[in-house]
Amino acid sequence: MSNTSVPDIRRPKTRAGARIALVSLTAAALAAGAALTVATSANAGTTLGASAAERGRYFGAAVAANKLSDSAYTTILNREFNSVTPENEMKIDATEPQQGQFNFTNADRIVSHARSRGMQVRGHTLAWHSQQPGWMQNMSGAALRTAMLNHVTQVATHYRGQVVAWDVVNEAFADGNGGARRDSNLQRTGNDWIEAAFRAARAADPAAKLCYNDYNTDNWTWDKTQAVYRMVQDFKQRGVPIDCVGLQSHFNSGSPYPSNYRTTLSSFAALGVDVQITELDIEGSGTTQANTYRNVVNDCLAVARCTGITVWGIRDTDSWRASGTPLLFDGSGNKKPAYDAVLSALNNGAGPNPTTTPPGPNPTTTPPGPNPTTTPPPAGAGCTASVSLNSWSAGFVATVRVTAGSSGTSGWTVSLTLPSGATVTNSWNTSASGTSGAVRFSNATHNGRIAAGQSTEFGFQGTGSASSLTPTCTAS
Ligand code: 9MR
Repeated sequence: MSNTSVPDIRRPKTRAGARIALVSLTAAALAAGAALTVATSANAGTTLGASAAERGRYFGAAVAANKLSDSAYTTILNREFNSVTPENEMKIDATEPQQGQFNFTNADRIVSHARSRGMQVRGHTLAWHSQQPGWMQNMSGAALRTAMLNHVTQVATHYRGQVVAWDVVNEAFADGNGGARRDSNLQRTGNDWIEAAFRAARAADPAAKLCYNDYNTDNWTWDKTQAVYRMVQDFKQRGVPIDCVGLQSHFNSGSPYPSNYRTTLSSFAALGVDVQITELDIEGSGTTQANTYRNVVNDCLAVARCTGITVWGIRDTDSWRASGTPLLFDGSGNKKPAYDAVLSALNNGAGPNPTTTPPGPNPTTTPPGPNPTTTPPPAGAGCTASVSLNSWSAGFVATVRVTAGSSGTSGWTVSLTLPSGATVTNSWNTSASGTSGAVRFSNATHNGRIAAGQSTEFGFQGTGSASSLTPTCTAS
């Protein structure tokens, strides 16, 4: 599941291409007597989203459905951002106001606004102690666990294929010393509630990146940061499906940007997950605020697996902390110094994969990937395949990596035998034949051709138990 590419966002032209486009647009604009700014505004490097995409990343904003009718708001949104997070509309109280009765109206409006304009969507959030509807607040124990898992399943299924990354679980750790879990009705259903939520999300939408999201996890030395780090490390070691960690990064004088922020980003990334800055806002003004924004962007660009940044609102007046003027546009929609700092940091930054991820200050042995993995034999002329399995009591998701040998492939087929009782229910990026016993997966139209030594991935989901699978690969 995990890789460093940014799926499905508006990729701008290369800089050279953008320049050519600029020249021709400029000429056309001048010929038409139009203002030059009209011609330049859509070019790579001149907006946050386009510039981030040049770095292989996204730049997003939290969006409120009730502001989509404000044209000053949507003008900035549509021009500047290539990712959107619904600020409140996907939360539990919004999507399941009565138990079993789902309402996706407002979230769908945001998703449709974003996707129709080529922006990607981050889902926020499936399981959280806060913003629970009344019926859920009043539940506990096994009934709550079942209701929570049903919620995760229903919402992730509704948005399957439309949401690039989900904040599956939000804010499950307590503040302060000790690194304990936060007490909540969900936590009281059992310490494994977080991994249960992740497994349900994976089963419902196998292609979405699954993130754990929290605040006060920016400073590497804080107990809460270390506790989340240990949980992610444990999940990776045990094959619990997790693909990313979201750092909310709400900064102000009480919770300032820490000088070791880059260490935090790179340390999480070294566990084999993407890192996303999910709710960035920085209270302040002028140069001081601009410098902090610049530092945050530079830190993300320095970590190859920091795949994108979302600011928590568009104009200062849209912010949950409006009085702290923490965003990139003022209340009139003007670009602030912080905006200029972010854009120039993005434009001056390194490419999509700028560095190998440096180890954090607490180097750990890199945990093995999701268990169990068969190691492909040394590549000959054909192809090899390896399977990563995420299994739970009643089902599994398999991710299969196909690697071409020294001749490359123009097509491939992976064969394997499922244990008795296991059945394939769904597959992606492949053409599957058979659902039980001996099954075969051939390339889809888009991924048959693999260059020598390169890889592609496909996946399938099943019911029953599959604790290990041994694939064989045939190239054509
Ligand atoms: O910005 C959101 C605000 O409109 C809501 O009233 C609030 C309710 O809890 O949630 C805010 O967003 C929060 C996010 O969902 C989780 N991290 C903290 C954010 C700011 O409170």
